[in-house]
Amino acid sequence: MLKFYYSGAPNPTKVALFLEETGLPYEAIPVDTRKGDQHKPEYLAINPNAKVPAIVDGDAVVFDSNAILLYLAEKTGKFLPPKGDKARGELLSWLMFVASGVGPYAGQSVHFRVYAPEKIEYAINRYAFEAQRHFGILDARLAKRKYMLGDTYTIVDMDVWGWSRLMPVVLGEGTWAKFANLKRLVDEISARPAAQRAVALKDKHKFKAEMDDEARKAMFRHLAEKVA
Ligand SMILES: N[C@@H](CCC(=O)N[C@@H](CS)C(=O)NCC(=O)O)C(=O)O
Repeated sequence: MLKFYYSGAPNPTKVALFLEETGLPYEAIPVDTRKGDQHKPEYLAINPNAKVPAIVDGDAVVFDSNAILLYLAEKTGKFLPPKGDKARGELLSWLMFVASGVGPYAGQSVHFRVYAPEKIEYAINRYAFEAQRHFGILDARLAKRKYMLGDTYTIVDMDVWGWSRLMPVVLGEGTWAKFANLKRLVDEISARPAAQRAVALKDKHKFKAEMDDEARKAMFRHLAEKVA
């Protein structure tokens, strides 16, 4: 059975959404990143980047949420346009846009707004600005389409949902008012039974909740090493 290495964070949750939407059988294996499970040798053999999610599907080992979504969509033939269809190119563009833009900027915005030990105004504004700019591009796209690629729900919508549903944490309370079209999509997906099961998956394991010294040591390793 497919093994799904996960936590309740946004990147694993979008993969959980795909698994729940398709009904693919899977074994959910918790990786408690606040306890440092991501740095254990047995997990590094699966994902050398020491992050969640990752999957092991028979001989195939796949890490990075965007790669996993594409791998599983191609494997099942579900939630992606047919090969050769012009929408397939659009799908790749938007997957990469989320992978290289939305995810990293949203993640750094949360880091500097919420977790950084010093509140550095320049960094907070830089990442919030870029996260907001990326969400704005998604919102403009959704002003003219029901889903990211048109009339059909695909892995790009699941990918977009992963981070966008955490908008208040990324940019602060009240920011949803700026992204009505994106909110429509997020609300619609969040109401799907598969999304509710994906979000509830984190409750099947008692993940560490505290961001204490142990968690900071595991997740913010730069605190112990001066590079620049
Ligand atoms: N590009 C990767 C990013 C993965 C990532 O940053 N995962 C976070 C959770 S959303 C994580 O594992 N954090 C733990 C850590 O940084 O130590 C993906 O999309 O899967």
